[in-house]
Amino acid sequence: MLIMHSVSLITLTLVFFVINVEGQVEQVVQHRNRIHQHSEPRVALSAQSTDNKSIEHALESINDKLSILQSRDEEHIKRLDSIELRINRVQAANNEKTESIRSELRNFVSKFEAVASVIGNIDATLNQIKLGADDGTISSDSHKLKSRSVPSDDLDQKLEALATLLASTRAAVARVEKGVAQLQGNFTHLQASTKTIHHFQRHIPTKQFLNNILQNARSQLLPSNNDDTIASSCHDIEDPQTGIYQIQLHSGMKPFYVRCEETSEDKWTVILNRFNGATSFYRNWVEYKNGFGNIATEFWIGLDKLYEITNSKLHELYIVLEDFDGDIKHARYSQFSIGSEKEGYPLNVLGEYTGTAGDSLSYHAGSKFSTFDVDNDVWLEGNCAQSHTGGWWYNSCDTSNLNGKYFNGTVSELARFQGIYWNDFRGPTYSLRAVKMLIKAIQYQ
Ligand SMILES: [Ca+2]
Repeated sequence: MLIMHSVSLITLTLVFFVINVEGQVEQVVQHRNRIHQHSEPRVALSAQSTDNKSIEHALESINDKLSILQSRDEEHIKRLDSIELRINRVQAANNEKTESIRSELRNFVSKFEAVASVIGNIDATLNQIKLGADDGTISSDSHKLKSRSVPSDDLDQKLEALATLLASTRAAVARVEKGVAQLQGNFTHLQASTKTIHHFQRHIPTKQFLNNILQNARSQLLPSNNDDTIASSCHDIEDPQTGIYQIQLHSGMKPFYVRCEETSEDKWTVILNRFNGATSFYRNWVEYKNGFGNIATEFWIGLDKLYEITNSKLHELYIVLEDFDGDIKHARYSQFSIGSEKEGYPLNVLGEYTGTAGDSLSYHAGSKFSTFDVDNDVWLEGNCAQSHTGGWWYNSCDTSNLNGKYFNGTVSELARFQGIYWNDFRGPTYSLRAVKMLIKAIQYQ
């Protein structure tokens, strides 16, 4: 009964919960419909946004409840399985015992009947002896036998005692038989309960069923957000203004902010921006990996993002250089991509150079990235990143370094190679005023 009660309670709880969830979903649908029916178009847009938030919130709440319910559901099924297993074991043991008791009872009854038959014979013989003695037909030998026998009253008493014992034994056997019948009845009842448990188990809402309800609710309540899809690059952003935008390379990656710059030709993603020396570029591996600085001013985008972007599509690289005289030069590479951190973020794709600044980067093609704390360069005796004060794709060591120390133009011979320099434009003893590295995906026609 306790099992039946628990099962009924669990099922009722689940059924009420599902009804409740469906009720909440229905209420939210009605609420949304009312807003759609009675609002002016402009108001509807704003109301819909608020409404979607509340729907999203309600769905999250339902989702939380479902998670709790699912874990309870699984727990209850485990318990029911365990109860069923135990019932089966007890049932098997009981069947064996019942069969054994029955066998013993059959033996006992058969022996009892044999004893009763013998007693009946003895009783008849004694009566005959008694009758013979009374009418003198019994011989003297018989008298002797009778005289050696147990006195008649004593024998009667013993026979009566035996008869009482037999009667009480018969009653005891009857009670045992009744007990066995009751036990059998209990197990029949238990079997029926087990069947009921199976029946309820089949009707308990499954995890899949509850998830389907939630998915249906989501698809019914939340409009398709195709309009809100985050752009995957600066090229895809409709707003042509230069500025900071959020992009998402693919659905599995967290969105992040980038600086997009528009030229007459296209929109570019800025990966490096320097123009006043406010941000130090003498940083360690983790900082170059994750990026640093202020994306609104001076910054390094970070090698992880650069790897993700340039591996999602093949990119072009565009470098803009400006000295303190206002002279602006540029270097453009038709293809650009770097490897993963595991590989050392190598500059493994660098296409053909065009531009006005001269090619001071091709020397670095294929080189791994190095920082003062991670030396991947091919200079055996030293560390280029430490010596040239900034992280870069050093070879042995460099013909350009746009991550060097910020100086104001010409630097001393001692600080040669330490500034922001481009060998083919102003050389290694001149630190540029402003540098920018931009990339854009190659658009195949
Ligand atoms: Ca080295």
